[in-house]
Amino acid sequence: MHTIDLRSDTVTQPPPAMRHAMANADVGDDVYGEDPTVNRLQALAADLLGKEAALFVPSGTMGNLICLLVHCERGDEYIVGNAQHTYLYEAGGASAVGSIHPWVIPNQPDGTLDPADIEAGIRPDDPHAPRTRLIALENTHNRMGGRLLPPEFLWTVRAIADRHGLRLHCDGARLWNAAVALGVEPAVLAEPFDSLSVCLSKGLAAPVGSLVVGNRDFIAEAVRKRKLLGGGMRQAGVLAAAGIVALTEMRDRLAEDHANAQRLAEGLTALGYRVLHPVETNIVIFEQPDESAPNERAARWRTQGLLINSIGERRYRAVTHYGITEADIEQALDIIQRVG
Ligand code: TLP
Repeated sequence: MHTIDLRSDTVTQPPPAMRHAMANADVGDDVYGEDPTVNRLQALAADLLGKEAALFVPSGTMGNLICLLVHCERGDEYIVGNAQHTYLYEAGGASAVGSIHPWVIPNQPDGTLDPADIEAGIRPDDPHAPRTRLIALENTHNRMGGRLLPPEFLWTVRAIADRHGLRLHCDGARLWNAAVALGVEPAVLAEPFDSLSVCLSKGLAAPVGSLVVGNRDFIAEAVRKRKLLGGGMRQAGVLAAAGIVALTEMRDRLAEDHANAQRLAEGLTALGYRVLHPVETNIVIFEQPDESAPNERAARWRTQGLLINSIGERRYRAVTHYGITEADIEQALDIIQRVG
């Protein structure tokens, strides 16, 4: 049976060009800084994002944590949205590993934070309070249905950060999707930030890897934190080679994933499901029309080869990606219509 896997864009398989590049990569010991392919990937990412330097790391979770650890000391506070991945899905790493205290404010339905909430969360200079150090955003916003944060909003938050001497971090796991959807260069979306963590292993289909970007001093310290977390890799050029193909050949095609997500959302709406957010990129969050347990429905779809994650409250998340064609979307809608 043909499987249509809409659980995440993390399930993508590396395309042939990537496997070929991996097999033929020049490698060295990257902990010595001697892997030529890793060095090429890092230079490419820094250039694409308009930053001085980049660091290859094993995952987006580690990328975000490294950035938080560089920006914040133990007991410092960072401002984060209540639906952001860093806060929700990273095993509490900021506090567990860094003793960094989160100040959590509501994410708006479009994935932004209310500037008034940010301002209100910044601590006074008072020995009773933790020191606010950092504001963290997420672009695109996963839990808000892949919504993208437009440059105007990013600059509004940058201005707040500057007024209060704070740093600004972006979880840009899917920044590439935002750039394609907005028709801008990734550097435009990276410019307001001191640091970003961006992923190669989501829609860009690399098997492993993320990059942290920032200025040279920031990255020098990030190297130390990566080592601390056990993320220093040796002949990692085998993986970086896939990352180079991801960045050079896989970004433009994300538009196809966005079109497929649109099609899926339209079809679901026609079948009586409620799509919760305007679909701007490759994620569709939707709600079932009745009270039955979401797990039952997802299990029925699974028997027909359709994999979609239930995210609670009668809601589901479907993610389009390199492994999903237009025909798959039609078939997925057909399965949902047939089995309910
Ligand atoms: N997200 C995964 C799950 O963990 C939810 C997914 O399937 O979407 N930031 C964002 C915005 C992410 O969506 C993810 C992965 C990460 C960071 C973490 O990346 P990895 O999985 O490489 O640690």
